[in-house]
Amino acid sequence: MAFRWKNDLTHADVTPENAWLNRRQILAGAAGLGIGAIAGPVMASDGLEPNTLEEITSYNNFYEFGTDKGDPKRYAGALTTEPWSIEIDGMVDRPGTYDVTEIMEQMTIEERIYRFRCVEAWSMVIPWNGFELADLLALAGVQDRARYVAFETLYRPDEMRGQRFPIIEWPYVEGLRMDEALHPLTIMATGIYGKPLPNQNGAPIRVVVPWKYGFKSIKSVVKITLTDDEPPASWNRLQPREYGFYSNVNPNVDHPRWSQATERKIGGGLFSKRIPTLMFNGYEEEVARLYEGMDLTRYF
Ligand SMILES: Nc1nc2c(c(=O)[nH]1)N[C@H]1C(S)=C(S)[C@@H](COP(=O)(O)O)O[C@H]1N2
Ligand SMILES: [Mo]
Repeated sequence: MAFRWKNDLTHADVTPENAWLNRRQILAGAAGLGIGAIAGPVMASDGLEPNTLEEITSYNNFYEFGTDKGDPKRYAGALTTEPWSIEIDGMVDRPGTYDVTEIMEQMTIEERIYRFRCVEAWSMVIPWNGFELADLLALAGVQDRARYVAFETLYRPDEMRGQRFPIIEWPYVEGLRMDEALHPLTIMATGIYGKPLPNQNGAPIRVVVPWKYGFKSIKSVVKITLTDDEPPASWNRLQPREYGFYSNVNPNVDHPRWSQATERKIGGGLFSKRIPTLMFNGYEEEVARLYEGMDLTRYF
């Protein structure tokens, strides 16, 4: 497959997003974020056009703020994201509380233009800024016996009004197998279009795993635990027959209540039409080896 994930294309080549037309503005924005540099490979989405910032920030799933697609934009402004720290514990050499500003000072922030596919069969193309999860885990020093990484979202019902209702068991939790967590495509996102991550997208820091359904990309992370047991995952715990632990994007394995063969890309208005869903969301060349020999209908 000719899917290209390392090249010189930035989304400034493929989108008119104003803030990004001027290279100096990009660097100024980086300074404003306390980021040392923007460097490294850009992962473009092979001709797919990134969604606008307006689309990416107006149509969201973030049940901590409500279940309507517009609720996160409407209510996530109430969330205080500074200061913010991530507790890293479990099977690591240096467990502790890591301040996000200090983490970011040690990381190289890259731009990654990724496809994003929700299990509900809609999709976007999002130009994230962030760093590889592997680099964060290296700060804490992963021990050999660790086999999984567990993640937890903030629990703060005062500011997250959705948490006052028992929609899911709070806090939202997710998990990855170690090789998935260490894969270079897996990032901690801290921005979109060079701006700090908007609250409705999981500020100040969230996971992005582009070959899995969107719910694996847990938002507003406050805790990371290295473990030797498969960790609980919120949607899997709620409805294991419908949402597997792996939840790799797979057009050949339908959700019990709908087809996963196609998706509706957000935007495009009247002329938007369904497009085929790609195996591993288009990242097959990069990730298929992780699942060699696994029955993907059983481990869905
Ligand atoms: N904490 C938390 N993380 C979450 C969710 C959520 O409700 N709470 N929703 C998930 C789902 S279903 C999707 S599709 C994506 C949506 O990300 P976006 O709003 O940035 O597009 O976030 C995922 N991460
Ligand atoms: Mo989703």
